[in-house]
Amino acid sequence: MEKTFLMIKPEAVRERKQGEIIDLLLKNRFDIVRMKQFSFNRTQASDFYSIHKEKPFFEGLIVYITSGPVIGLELEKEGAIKLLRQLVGATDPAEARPGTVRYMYGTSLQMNAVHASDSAPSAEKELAIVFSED
Ligand code: 3AN
Repeated sequence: MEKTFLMIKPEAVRERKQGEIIDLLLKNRFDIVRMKQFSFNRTQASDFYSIHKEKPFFEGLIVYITSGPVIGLELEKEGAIKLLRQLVGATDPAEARPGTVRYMYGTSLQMNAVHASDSAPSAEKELAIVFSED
């Protein structure tokens, strides 16, 4: 079964939206294999977002993602990676389609409620970072 990774970001946890987001995953028939709430330290966050190291928004992204607890979920489903990206919607909530997670819970390009892996190698890397200590 294909695996992917979803992270509920700090503002969505702060705004108490995690229950609704997890309910949406279950209603869309994703199986939850592992799930944990934790806070990123700077080193882990920089590793997680290393692909964006040279981007102008990198520093802001690290400050934001370490600003409070997040929830990491390992998910399984046939075609999980593509289906989860569809359910999550466009990176910019202003461009996300109705019914998507970012349309419903995202507020800006940075505070876009969730992160979903964009490929199998990304999912593997992200799952290893988040669940390595368990
Ligand atoms: P996605 O999360 O849809 O895969 P990426 O990988 O391009 O999008 O971006 C990773 C994260 O970096 C986004 N979720 C968002 O929080 C942040 N980000 C991307 N582009 C910008 C931007 N132009 N300004 C601020 N933050 C951004």
